[in-house]
Amino acid sequence: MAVDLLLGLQWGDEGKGKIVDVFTSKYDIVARFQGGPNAGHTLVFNGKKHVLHTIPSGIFHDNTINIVGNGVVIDPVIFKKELDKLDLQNVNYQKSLLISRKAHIILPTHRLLDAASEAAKGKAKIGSTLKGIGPTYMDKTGRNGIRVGDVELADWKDKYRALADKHEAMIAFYNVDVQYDLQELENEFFSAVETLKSLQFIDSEEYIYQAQQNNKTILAEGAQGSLLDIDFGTYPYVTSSNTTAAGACTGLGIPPSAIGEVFGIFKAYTTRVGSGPFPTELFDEYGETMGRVGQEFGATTGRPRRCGWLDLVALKYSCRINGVTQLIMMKGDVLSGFDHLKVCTAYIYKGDTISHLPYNIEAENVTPIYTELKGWQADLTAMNSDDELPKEFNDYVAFLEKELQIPITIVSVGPDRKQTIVRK
Ligand code: 2SA
Ligand code: MG
Repeated sequence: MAVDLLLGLQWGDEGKGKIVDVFTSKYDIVARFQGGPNAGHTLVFNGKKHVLHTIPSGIFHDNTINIVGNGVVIDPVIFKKELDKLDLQNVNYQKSLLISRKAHIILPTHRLLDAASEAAKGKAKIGSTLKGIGPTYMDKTGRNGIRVGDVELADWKDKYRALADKHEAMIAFYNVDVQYDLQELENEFFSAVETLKSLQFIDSEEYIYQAQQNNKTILAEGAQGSLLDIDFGTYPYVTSSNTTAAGACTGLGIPPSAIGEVFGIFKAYTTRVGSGPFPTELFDEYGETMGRVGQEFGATTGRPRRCGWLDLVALKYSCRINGVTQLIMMKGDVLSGFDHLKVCTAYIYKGDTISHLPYNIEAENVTPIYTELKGWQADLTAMNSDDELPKEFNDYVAFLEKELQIPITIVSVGPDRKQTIVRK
């Protein structure tokens, strides 16, 4: 069976967690392939909100296997906290949560290095979630990292010590004020590693291969968004992994020929948390309303997210890079009551009108050109089918489909599992 992908097409927080949760009943396996606890995937069902960081969003379904793939970076301390929360919900994850031995481990000193690196950058800081993501991927590509499988080996603590000592020297080199008590951090870390060891470690590429041979259905769950991709995002204001379709191949060990549907998920407007260019960002009451009504706060850090109009230049770029086959539009309900809506269809760049993403999309270089559409007034949150949706909403969706040339098959009208409309 093919592996389907679900990817965020903007700067993250498109609502991937919700849709994976909605889709899960159709899949035997849900697998994360990149990122780590910088992600915040929010799921709402039975009147309760659940936020996952490293654990795949299929975990609340009894018959679903959840895999943390080799491309993911795991902080055992945060992972343990996620497990503690699942325990409170009586989720039985012992059999349903499997961890790749090849996934890399975030050490306490990786987090400290992240903080030191950001502090040293001053105004040019990336706006990292400070979870140690960048430094951990640096050690991975630098071939110094510690992997999950290492903690099963007798001498892993020697390797740990050498790496942590090196990190301490690097932190000192940054010469910024980062306070820490390593002993305390290590006690917490080593205890959390023991918890991690109580879970099942697997060779996930082999597991997934066998599952495919046995006709199991698999969904790969992306984290962050395409515009945060280390290669194709707004570098250097990006995360340190490939968030795009290719990342699913390297982060799970699946060949490109095994990929089936590519579900691309986007918000009816745009948000970004952290620093970096954002051509359609709003600083007026429209942006303020999006943030307030959409409750746009980082699910991991609580930071307010920047808000703006939908950017079709960026969205088209993401669709192409990922080979999106179906689109899912989230949070249309947040725009109810807007008298008009704007959609960016081109940029003015160095005096020319362009419809692709230029190398440098700093605000001073790029002026968005907007098409204005009518807003809708009705509250969408209790609607169940597209015949009930207001004409202006359906016109907005039709406009986007025409521009993007990809069908929008699902629209979400609220955070709950149930507030999901499959379009006819
Ligand atoms: P990092 O932590 O070093 O990977 O950060 C680098 C950039 O990537 C952005 N980033 C994110 N953007 C949106 N959502 C993310 N997850 C959380 C959420 C974020 C939060 O769901 O809200 O709670 O603040 C996420 N993770 C990383 C980050 O803002 C930097 O711009
Ligand atoms: Mg999020």
